[in-house]
Amino acid sequence: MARIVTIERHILEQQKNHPNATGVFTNLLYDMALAAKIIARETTRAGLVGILGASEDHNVYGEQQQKLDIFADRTIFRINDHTGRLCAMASEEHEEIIEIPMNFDTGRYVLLYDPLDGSSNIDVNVSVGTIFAIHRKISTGERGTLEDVLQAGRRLVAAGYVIYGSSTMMVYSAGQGVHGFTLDPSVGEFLLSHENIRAPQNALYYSANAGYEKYWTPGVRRYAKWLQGIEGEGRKPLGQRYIGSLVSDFHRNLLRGGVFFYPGDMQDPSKPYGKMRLMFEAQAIGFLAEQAGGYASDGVGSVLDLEPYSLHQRVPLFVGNRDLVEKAEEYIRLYDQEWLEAYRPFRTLKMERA
Ligand code: AHM
Ligand code: MG
Repeated sequence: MARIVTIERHILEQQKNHPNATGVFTNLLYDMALAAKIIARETTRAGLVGILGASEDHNVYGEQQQKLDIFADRTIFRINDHTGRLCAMASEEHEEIIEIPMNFDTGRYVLLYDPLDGSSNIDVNVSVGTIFAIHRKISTGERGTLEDVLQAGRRLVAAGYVIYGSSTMMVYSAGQGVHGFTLDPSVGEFLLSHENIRAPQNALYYSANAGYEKYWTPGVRRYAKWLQGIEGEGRKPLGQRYIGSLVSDFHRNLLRGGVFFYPGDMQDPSKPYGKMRLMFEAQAIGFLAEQAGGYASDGVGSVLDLEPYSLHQRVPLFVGNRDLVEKAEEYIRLYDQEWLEAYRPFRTLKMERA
């Protein structure tokens, strides 16, 4: 019989490679898996709200109904607020960093999360995801500060995502490759299903919101034509796939090979940085891409090397197979001088004061 590896067993086995590990970090990942199971339970029932006798804003169990992204946000916070493993948290749903309540102990790690990315897709039954990233505390006081949260992606200890799709999967990396687990709902466990995921050599897809092509810079437009095999050396065209849900788009491209991009543009030259959030989306996704042998760039260099300046800062994102992402950088270097001049100052902005 095949070896059954639960996520807990896998994390524990990986921990053996770190003789000094205390287990704190292992438990933190396990807590994320628990949060994922609770959020998965609610997202799969989302379509039933209003049918199963839910009245006003209460559901059949007499519980207050919440928007799912708020529910996911509260769930992750409540599972992690009292464990003594974190010194602070930050969520895409909160303007400021989230402090650990004063009645609980603090710990050595910082958790950043996007509780339900792509949540506009829920009402139409399209996959959404949770994205998370873990940094080590670097400030010296007892409680975490903005300095602990705003660290470059290069210093991440771990990152991952959960995809609530036709099945629920959790994919994570703690710096030793990328591993995927599928939730078996009948036993309530995440089981290892994709060990050591590597970006396939031959890419199949590119993913971008082509509806916005009008706003794209000349270099990005030519790059898209190159992906289609029209521009340049006449490569075989890649198929175009776009869900509009970052986790799903990235996950498909990770398994099948490809590139996702959401570029910066000059629609408003004072905001040349596109839509993706560095701290809640690009860092974690970029870390996973690199761990799988891929690459994530803002069109100039690695998103992991960017020193953050603000919790909710946005960043252009090109992520997937390394050669495809580097090609985007090349096109931007050649044809997007105007955009580069507008965007470069944002790469060197200094961190905001707490
Ligand atoms: P959100 O954080 O408000 O949910 O937005 C992020 C989502 C990503 O999942 C997705 O890649 C992108 O927005 C899609 O944007 P668009 O609708 O502009 O193509
Ligand atoms: Mg998001």
